Amino acid sequence: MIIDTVCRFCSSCCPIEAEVEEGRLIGARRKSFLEPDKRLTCAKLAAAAEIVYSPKRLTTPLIKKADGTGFREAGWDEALDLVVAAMQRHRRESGSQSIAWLRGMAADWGAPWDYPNRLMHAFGSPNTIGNGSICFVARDFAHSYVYGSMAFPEAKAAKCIIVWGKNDGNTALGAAEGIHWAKEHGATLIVIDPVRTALARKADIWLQIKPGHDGLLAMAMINEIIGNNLYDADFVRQYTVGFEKLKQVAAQYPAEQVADSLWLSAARIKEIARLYATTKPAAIIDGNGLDMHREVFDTTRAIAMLRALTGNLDQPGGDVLPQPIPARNIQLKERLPEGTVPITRDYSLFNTFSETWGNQVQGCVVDAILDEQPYPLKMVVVQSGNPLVTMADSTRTRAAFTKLDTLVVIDMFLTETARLADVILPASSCFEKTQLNRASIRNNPMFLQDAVIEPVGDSWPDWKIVFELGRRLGLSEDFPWQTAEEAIDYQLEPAGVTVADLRVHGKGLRIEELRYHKYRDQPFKTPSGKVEFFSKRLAEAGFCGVPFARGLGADPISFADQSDAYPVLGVSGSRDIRFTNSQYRTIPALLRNGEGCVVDIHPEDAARQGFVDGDRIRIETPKGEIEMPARLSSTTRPGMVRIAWGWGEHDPRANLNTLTEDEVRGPVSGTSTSRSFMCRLRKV
Ligand SMILES: Nc1nc2c(c(=O)[nH]1)N[C@H]1C(S)=C(S)[C@@H](COP(=O)(O)OP(=O)(O)OC[C@H]3O[C@@H](n4cnc5c(=O)[nH]c(N)nc54)[C@H](O)[C@@H]3O)O[C@H]1N2
Ligand SMILES: Nc1nc2c(c(=O)[nH]1)N[C@H]1C(S)=C(S)[C@@H](COP(=O)(O)OP(=O)(O)OC[C@H]3O[C@@H](n4cnc5c(=O)[nH]c(N)nc54)[C@H](O)[C@@H]3O)O[C@H]1N2
Ligand code: SF4
Ligand SMILES: [Mo]
Repeated sequence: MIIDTVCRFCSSCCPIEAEVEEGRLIGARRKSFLEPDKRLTCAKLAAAAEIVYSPKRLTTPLIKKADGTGFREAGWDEALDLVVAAMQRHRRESGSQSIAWLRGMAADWGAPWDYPNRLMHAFGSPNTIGNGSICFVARDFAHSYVYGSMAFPEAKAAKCIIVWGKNDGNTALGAAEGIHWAKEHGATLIVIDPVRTALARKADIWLQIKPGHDGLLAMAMINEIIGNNLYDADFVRQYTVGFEKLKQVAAQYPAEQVADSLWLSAARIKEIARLYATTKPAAIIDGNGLDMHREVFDTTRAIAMLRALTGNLDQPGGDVLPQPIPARNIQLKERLPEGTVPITRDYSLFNTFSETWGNQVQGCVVDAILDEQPYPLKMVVVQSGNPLVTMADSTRTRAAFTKLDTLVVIDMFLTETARLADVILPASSCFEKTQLNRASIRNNPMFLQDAVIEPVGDSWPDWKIVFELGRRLGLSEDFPWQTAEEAIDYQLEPAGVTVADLRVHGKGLRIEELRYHKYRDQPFKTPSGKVEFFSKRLAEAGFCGVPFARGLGADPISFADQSDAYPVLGVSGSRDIRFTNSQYRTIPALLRNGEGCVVDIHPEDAARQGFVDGDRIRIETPKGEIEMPARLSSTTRPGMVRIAWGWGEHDPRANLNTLTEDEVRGPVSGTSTSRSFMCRLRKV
């Protein structure tokens, strides 16, 4: 039997067809606009059955033994009652806000984000915290401050594509197919990436930019485009505010002046500015290479402004504004007692920029546990995340999670984080649960992530865990639903769509015709109703109204002030299609004996330091040290190494975030630099 669903093994949310026989998942295939033989294949999806039926899956709740010697199996009643008792005790002793719910990216940002928010708000805690400050939510925040919501590049129809800090061939196959298709049909491809990726090799122009310096490139491009009258004057006049202010600030960044600090030539900067502004339509695909830097907010605001300046916003083949589904906001934020402040209170604009994103600066969890600022956290529930591996400064993160009174982890596997837990609740995989997917409510068309098999072992879908906790906490009225379908139907009522409708429309359900140029009859969702090159809201809050109006500030690369002792620039490396962040290293077909857990070193550097391929290399920063085999590779450049990402779960000595810091955060989005840092290397 073939069943339509959405894959959530990574955040790309590919619509897929799952093949099920006698209740068992046999295989799965991505859907695509391309003919089956032309489609990109995903190693994780190909291993779907191995993942789902892995002997390493958690199949029953686990409770830490009293003597601390590991875990014992328990039933759901006992485990949930224990969690509820802990929540009630901490509320009595330290207040509801002393309990936080920390969300990783895995279970999706749709319903699995809304339900815990609802639970925590009804319980009285404002502290449902996501990891959006280092993932794409800080970028969504930037887009939203410029033109009201995050735009979607329509690469397939573009004539010029800038891929800026994104590597879709490894991370988002549907998007990669669109880029390849456009390129084959004549589009000019520009890739901005410090690393020579497979896509960079394919590009017409590759800019090997210095990590963390993309904001200055965007400002120099803006300056070039305005200075040469290459902007869309009609669009700017009718639909934007702050053009003169932007022009003045951009004039501080002429290509000639910034080029050296970006490792680029002024001629190249001018060339791509001109190409982008004069080839219509043009799309910019921005990615996580920009996110994990503390300047991400201003950087991606400047990039967003390029889209508007050139009139590529909401154009076919440009960057299109979404047509969100009118879903009910079920988060119950209004139930929080007046005056409740979240632990992320220093980032109030970020906390409130959207109606549903809420709190996304996860480093605040660690601060609140260790420094008890702005107040102490006593208990954390970690759902679908592995902070001990994925959060910056793993040593400090571990200290925090060890100090907690109560740690509950909801996961499919016994992760590094789960090992520290008092209670572990086994979650069902994406193939075992019906779920409302964020991608489906942010924009038409909608796809249902549908359960195709029963939960494996005694695992429960995340929704069931949250609803059951709610009922046991005395919140039955807020959690009246016995099935995922009931809850989703309630949430989708304003859209007039039900789960049953979505099941009929396995190829996607559009509830509104695709429309471009929506700004012609509806204002942008900004305070002025226009594209904001200058943001009064930001200026009034003491931030730069125009990006980089006060310069770049401190060096964007961590430990740059200690480069005498740490002379090599390290970049957090490629996301392999076989894995998602710290996941799937327990699956032998994907692990392939650890292939890919390497530090890429330029042959010139290797020769200078006497390293050969396969040498075990110790990489150190002021925060700590890790070890990995060397791979000599000209994908990087001399003086820069690329370090494999996500291996801390497989081998704690290969945990990249042992090297990163979370001390200096972007002032607006709280983003720490997990991407690039100064380090030093030696042979073990
Ligand atoms: N296979 C797989 N797929 C995934 C994931 C995974 O771990 N594995 N993770 C999922 C998640 S959570 C996310 S957020 C996405 C992320 O997916 P992407 O947005 O594609 O992010 P990355 O592949 O991490 O990095 C993109 C590129 O940015 C480059 N880069 C690094 N620093 C800089 C810089 O300073 N400037 C510029 N211009 N480029 C830079 C890197 O070299 C890399 O080629 O992927 C999702 N999909
Ligand atoms: N240095 C550095 N740090 C980074 C990054 C980087 O590139 N470099 N990437 C950053 C980014 S963009 C992100 S998004 C974060 C990711 O940070 P995390 O979200 O912590 O990352 P994952 O390793 O994907 O952890 C997801 C966990 O959820 C579990 N899981 C999977 N599916 C489900 C489910 O349906 N339900 C439940 N309950 N659990 C499930 C998995 O087993 C896994 O343990 O890491 C960030 N940290
Ligand atoms: S890229 Fe692969 S793992 Fe990610 S959603 Fe698509 S099929 Fe699933
Ligand atoms: Mo992410």
